[in-house]
Amino acid sequence: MQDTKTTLTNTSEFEKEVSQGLTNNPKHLSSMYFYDKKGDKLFQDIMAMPTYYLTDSEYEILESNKEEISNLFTGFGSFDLIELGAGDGKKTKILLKEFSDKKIDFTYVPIDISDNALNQLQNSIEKELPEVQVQPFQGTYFEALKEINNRENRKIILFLGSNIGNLEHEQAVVFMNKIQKLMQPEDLLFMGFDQKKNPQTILDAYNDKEGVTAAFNKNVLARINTELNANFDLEQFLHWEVYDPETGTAKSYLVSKIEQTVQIENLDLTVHFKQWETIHTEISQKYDDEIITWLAKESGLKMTTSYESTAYGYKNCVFKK
Ligand code: AVI
Repeated sequence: MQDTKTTLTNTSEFEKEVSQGLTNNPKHLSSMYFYDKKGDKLFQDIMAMPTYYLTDSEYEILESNKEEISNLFTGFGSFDLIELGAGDGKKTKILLKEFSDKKIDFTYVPIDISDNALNQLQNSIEKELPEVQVQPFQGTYFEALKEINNRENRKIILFLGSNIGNLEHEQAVVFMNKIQKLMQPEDLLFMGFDQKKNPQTILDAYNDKEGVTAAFNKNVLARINTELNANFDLEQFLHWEVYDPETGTAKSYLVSKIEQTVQIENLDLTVHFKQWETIHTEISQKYDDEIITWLAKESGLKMTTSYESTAYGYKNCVFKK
């Protein structure tokens, strides 16, 4: 179970999302709600699968460029390393270790919607890298902006894992623009962007044969069952992934295999599904240089450096205001 703090902070937002999303036509639910204790574990399992090439790609970029990245980050003395959507921090630990070995003065501020993920991350850093100062912050991306604004030290903001891809372009521009406005001239934004590539590779990453991604997608229904007293039969929904190679947008759906009715007691809501009706749950945008340049320009950011994993088609880019 999630701990009380998260449940109390997010329940009404979750209720609002579910009642709006399931009464709209077409139906939708936000992928933000995939992540409870079980969802966090499923996402960790996804990241460990070779078909989900994003993790290995970024790991390779960080590992092979850690010295140069460290020099880039540490040019101006002490700083706060603020990570949006930190998750299990596995890749970030490459940098944390590098900074710690070099006795660099910094504070790591992991931000995540999941309290559970943050607790695990803090415990693992205390064990593996005890000299690193950690100040976790639990909240959504938009709550994270307030936290960023409150910090006075020089800021290096990490947004890894192509997490930006879960936002539509317009939302991504709004978000990156808000970050830009909070940055000082010496601050940096370091982001991961999954690239457009062979469409089959993308479909394989989001539709693994073991069914882990399917379980992750369906976890939003499992959460509605436990947290809002509903009776979704997860077996009666199909995980479905589509990828449009023209726009670079991968979309996840849950498709109702049969005509069915679901009761959500806490919302006093009855939801009817026609056979093959969909719930759109997630977008995972893939990028090319033109889109990244456009995003930066629209957000008022300048790209200063980028690192590429050619094996998998993945980029990390550094932006300044
Ligand atoms: C967190 N986010 C960047 C992942 C992605 O690739 O969109 C979430 C995910 N969804 C299915 N697999 C992984």
